[in-house]
Amino acid sequence: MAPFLSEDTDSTPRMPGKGSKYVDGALIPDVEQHGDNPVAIRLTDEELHSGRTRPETIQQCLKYLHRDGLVVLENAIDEALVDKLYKKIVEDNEIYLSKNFLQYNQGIATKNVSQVPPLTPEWLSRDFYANVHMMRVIENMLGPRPELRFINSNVAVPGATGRQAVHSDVNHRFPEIPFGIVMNIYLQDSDASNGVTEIWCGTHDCYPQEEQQATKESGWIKKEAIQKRAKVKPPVQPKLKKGSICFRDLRLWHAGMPNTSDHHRIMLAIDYFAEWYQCPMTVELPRAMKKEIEEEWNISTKGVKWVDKVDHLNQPFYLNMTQDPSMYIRQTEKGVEDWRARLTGKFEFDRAKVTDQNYWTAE
Ligand SMILES: O=C(O)CCC(=O)C(=O)O
Ligand SMILES: [Fe+2]
Repeated sequence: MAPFLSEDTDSTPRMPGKGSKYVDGALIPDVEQHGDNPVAIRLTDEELHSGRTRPETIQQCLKYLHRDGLVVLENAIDEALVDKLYKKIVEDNEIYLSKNFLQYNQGIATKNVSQVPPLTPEWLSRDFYANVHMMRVIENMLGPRPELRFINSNVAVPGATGRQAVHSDVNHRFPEIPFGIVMNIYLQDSDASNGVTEIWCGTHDCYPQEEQQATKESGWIKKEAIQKRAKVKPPVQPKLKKGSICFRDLRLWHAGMPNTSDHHRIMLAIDYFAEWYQCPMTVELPRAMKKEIEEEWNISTKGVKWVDKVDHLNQPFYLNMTQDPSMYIRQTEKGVEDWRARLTGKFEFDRAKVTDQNYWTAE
């Protein structure tokens, strides 16, 4: 019978690989962890170049992704590709900032925009969007045939003064098990100085959804919950290497932070959903890539809408991570179209005002 998951099932008995040992019948990998920071796992060059992820690497990624709601995988993408895409997105950003549907995520002070990366065949590289090592983790986390349904990037424009509220990207009644993962791929070395994301490890399942949310309209977290959780595990702004893939459970608390450097900070945001979840969101990809993606990428394209050309800089933000097709959100020139706007006919712009009630303050 063909293997259920991806290609390389190696049944040869073996000694534990370098950096792992057997303890009481378990294979325990050594990992480096610094304080409350998320765990970063570095692929060996052998893994990178052969495209074969060691089972121990997959086990580590799954362990920490389940435990912390976030894990970092380093050395999974060729650096030259990362640099080329960074340059292109910076060039595009100048054009994108002039669009009249543009909105900053959580107010202008954050200078954080969602900008679709170029998706012509030239730019639609599997190394980013269906990276073989990334997919081994995703298919083991979400089950067979994970569905690609969202491709975007977060550009933190230099010189921001404001931060985002601590939030979860999902604010509907979501399942209490992993159902969707966003892969944030950082296109430059990142730390607090250029606005690396604030991360709250372990918050993907620390409170019931309705207890943690400040309001029904957004995933912003209640101040009381923020202060309480920080006593268990405080937030961190990790140091991330260029090309790192951060797997983030969509339920995890996090926040975009000010980029006080003089360079754009860019992270791709690629969302995969479990097949059983039946997410109704779709992502546009060029028809010219249909054959290659369907035959070679080893992913489900149920959530892909094939189009002649993806007009990536003229795509107003669109999102629906719920299970209900009628719950989508779309940016328009009149404001945000959400379920409430559709009901009342009143469109409003995201005039979010982040105050110290929306993030952790030392007591
Ligand atoms: O850009 C970032 O670091 C995070 C942005 C974010 O979380 C959002 O806009 O929802
Ligand atoms: Fe977010």
